[in-house]
Amino acid sequence: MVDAYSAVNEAEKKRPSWWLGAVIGGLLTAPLMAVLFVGEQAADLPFVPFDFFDWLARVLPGDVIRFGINVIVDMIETFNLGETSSAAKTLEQIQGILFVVGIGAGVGALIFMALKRWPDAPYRTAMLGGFGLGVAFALIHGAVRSASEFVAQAGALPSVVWIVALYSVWGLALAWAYRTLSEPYFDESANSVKQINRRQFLVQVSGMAASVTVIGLGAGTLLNLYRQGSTRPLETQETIVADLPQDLPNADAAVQPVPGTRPEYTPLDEHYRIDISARPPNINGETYRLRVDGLVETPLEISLPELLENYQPEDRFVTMSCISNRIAGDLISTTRWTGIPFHVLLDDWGLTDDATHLRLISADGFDEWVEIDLIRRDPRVMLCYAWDGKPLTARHGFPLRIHIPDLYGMKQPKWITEIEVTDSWGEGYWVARRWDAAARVQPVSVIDTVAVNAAEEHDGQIYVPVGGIAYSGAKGISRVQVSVNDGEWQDAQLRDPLSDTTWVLWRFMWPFTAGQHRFQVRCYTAEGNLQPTEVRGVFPSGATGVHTVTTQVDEDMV
Ligand SMILES: Nc1nc2c(c(=O)[nH]1)N[C@H]1C(S)=C(S)[C@@H](COP(=O)(O)O)O[C@H]1N2
Ligand SMILES: [Mo]
Repeated sequence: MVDAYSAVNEAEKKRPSWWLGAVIGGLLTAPLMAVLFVGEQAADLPFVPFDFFDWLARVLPGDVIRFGINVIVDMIETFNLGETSSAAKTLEQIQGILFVVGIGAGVGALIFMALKRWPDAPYRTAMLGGFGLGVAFALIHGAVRSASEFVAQAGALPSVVWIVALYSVWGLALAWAYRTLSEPYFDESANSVKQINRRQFLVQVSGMAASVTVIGLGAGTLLNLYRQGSTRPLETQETIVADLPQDLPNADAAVQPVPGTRPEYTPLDEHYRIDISARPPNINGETYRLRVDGLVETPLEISLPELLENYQPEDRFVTMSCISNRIAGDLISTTRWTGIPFHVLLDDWGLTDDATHLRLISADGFDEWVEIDLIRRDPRVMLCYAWDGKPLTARHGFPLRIHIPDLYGMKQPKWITEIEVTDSWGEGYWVARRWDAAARVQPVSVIDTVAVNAAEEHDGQIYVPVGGIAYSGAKGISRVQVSVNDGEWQDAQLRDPLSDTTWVLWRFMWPFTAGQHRFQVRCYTAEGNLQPTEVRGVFPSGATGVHTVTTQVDEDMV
């Protein structure tokens, strides 16, 4: 008996330490997130990791965010993780999840530390810890919600109850683990008191956590598939868009793209995508109303069918680029935009005489300002509802986004829910984070390919076609030139573009010689201005500089 007693004492000294708390806290967070995922898919309940990440993205200083994005893009380039914007989105989502697992581990460690000191009432202590964490996340969720009027989400009360309840259960599970780990048990065979085998216990807990996680992920994924099948875009929208001409306007262009040049018309699912949130807002087209308020005779609430039925649609091929696109990057794409000329809408909205600007407000809390004079000057500015002949997808701004020629993407909100007519200008989302207030597109040109496999022979000389794009927003491209090994700049051939607001594909027939070669490209705008050749990074006004490609080409490659 005396032996057993001292063994118990011994065991108590070996109470699980903070790092076990961290491991178990982290482990238990995985199934918790799987359950959150099921709740999100089944009942639009909040998914904590993404809400937390979105909150961080909004509250951290712009410079910190920029640094983070830079690191992500560097990683994607270094490890060749594929198309930048989708890889970045995936990495962001993983980051959100890791953050929340990390916080679970941290709080688990704190709770075990507390229990080591004050061993009484572990259930109450750990549950309070979990409850506190739940309340913190519920508050963050509330903050994200109020900053971004995401539609079709569960109400505030069920959301708070759900998060707090789940985290409380998480705390209880943690306390159970703590109890099990610290409780000595009597081993009949050895006739002595022993501590539970920690490794075995951790394996058990991992197994349980993994099972719940896998089941939750499976159920959530099924629910997600079921959901995607059941959302249907508005029918009116589909009919109007189906009337558009299908042929590309430059079908007869004489100059053909060099094989290996990026597609002139970007397949919709490959169009780059940049959002400030982990997932796009989920807007219901049936209940959606565009609010127009501020300096108007009467505030308006316009439904989608009203917009689609009362205005003649216009369509335009547009290349859009993110201001964060590096030289030769892939955050630039081309598709066909369909919508309503914005000046026509202004005429109908009854603006008062002192109105000078519109503030476009989006469902995700993003906003930008546009000068009314600009809309009146440029009839191409468009309130757009379709891309590639189909209603805008949730990712790309359903139901409404604006197109403003010659500006980077950051000035062109998606998911517009409100337009405030004002007599002053303000800093939009990225401008407030120190990016260029005007954000006019910088003329750039890019070498996509030195197509050794498409070499041609003329009069005994082998020519290797070199090709790529040149883009200057709406400033036009009058000339593209290539220089090889610092030789003279020579004109490339230009392919007729899809429109005056798309990129221009070019081709240059290079008289082949074997060896290592340095190719450079530059372009001129329609007005004859040379593209800025000074090397500048993306911040704050968009990247500039001559694109250079160095390749080794051998005799046997052509
Ligand atoms: N509401 C909203 N609009 C937005 C953004 C956003 O995060 N939220 N991102 C902007 C940026 S930075 C770019 S580059 C373009 C990208 O549009 P896309 O994702 O449809 O290609 O959308 C712009 N409009
Ligand atoms: Mo962007």
